[in-house]
Amino acid sequence: SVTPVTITITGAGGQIGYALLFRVASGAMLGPDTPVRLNLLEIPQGLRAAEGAALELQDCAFPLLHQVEVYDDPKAAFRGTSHALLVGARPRAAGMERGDLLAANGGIFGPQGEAINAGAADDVRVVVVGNPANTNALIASAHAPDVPADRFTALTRLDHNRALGQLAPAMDTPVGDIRNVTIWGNHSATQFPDVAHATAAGDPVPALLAARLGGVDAAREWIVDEFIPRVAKRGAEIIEVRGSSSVASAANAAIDHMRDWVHGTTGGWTSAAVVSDGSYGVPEDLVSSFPVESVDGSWRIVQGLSLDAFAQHRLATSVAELVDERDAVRALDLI
Ligand code: NAX
Repeated sequence: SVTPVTITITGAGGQIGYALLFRVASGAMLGPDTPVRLNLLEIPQGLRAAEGAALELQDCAFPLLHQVEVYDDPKAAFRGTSHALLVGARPRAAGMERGDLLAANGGIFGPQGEAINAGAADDVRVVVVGNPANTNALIASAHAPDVPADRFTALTRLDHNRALGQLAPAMDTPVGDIRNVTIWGNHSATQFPDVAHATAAGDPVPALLAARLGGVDAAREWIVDEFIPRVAKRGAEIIEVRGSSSVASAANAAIDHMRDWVHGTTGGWTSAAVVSDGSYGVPEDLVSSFPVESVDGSWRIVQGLSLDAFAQHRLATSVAELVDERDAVRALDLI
């Protein structure tokens, strides 16, 4: 029989954790041939919720699920792990300054980075979901000097999927026919959802939009005034309509991200926040969202895309925010 793979999920007693666990245990992330052991990490006040989820996992009798353990010690939770989904984070409380938020999260992602460094498997892959996700990934990576920096990523796949979800009805095309959308920059309202290189069933999306909306200018207006803000502010829209933040869609995106990272992308690229190698002028070492393909188990930034003046400006705006966050955590000695 195949040796089970260890997966660590932090914040496992929270909402996204609850949406993630059952799909991961059913094989949606690593496929039907990979048995898994789940390590659930919580803080003391979340332990009962995680333990309850563990009982329910037992009651599902998933054939691929070999073991579930619940921990409040990061060192124990990350020991031997190959896949770490860092969901638990400190939310922004009313009246909290950004510096306080970054410091609180530094207190979480620093020690978790150290625990990954100390005990994770050699092939560990980390995706940070907890916000501010890009900078939390930077902090964790900085505390794991023995783990290659490219093993630390942050989730922008939800933004990517939200963009696909907006384009499909706008072009009256099945969502599965759309390729090569990009989310650039930070997982925040400054992100740049970019359709300049996207295609639907092989045809360029900008031209399809122009044909449907009555010209190039109308298409541009729709992209700038409707599509981009709708995607960038979708989290707030979900809260407004649902009365609670995105949960199942966030869990789904985290699963998509890990599955593609392990099994590869086919037929075009996706979006993920990865450590910059300087591509597209994004300063090295920032964790920024790029167009990426997963090849042989590694993310590769898609090279050579042309960015017009508008795109360059949008990317630069989001990167400036990432630089600010990095400088703030540097000043706090968190990296
Ligand atoms: P919940 O508050 O329901 O759950 C968070 C859980 O994390 C809690 O059970 C808490 O006890 C636990 N936790 C806190 N600190 C921890 C630590 N040091 N170690 C282990 N567990 C810890 O929030 P939920 O709705 O699940 O959202 C989790 C995070 O995802 C938030 O930071 C949220 O902002 C972020 N999101 C990120 C998204 C993305 O696309 N990157 C989208 C969805 C979501 O907003």
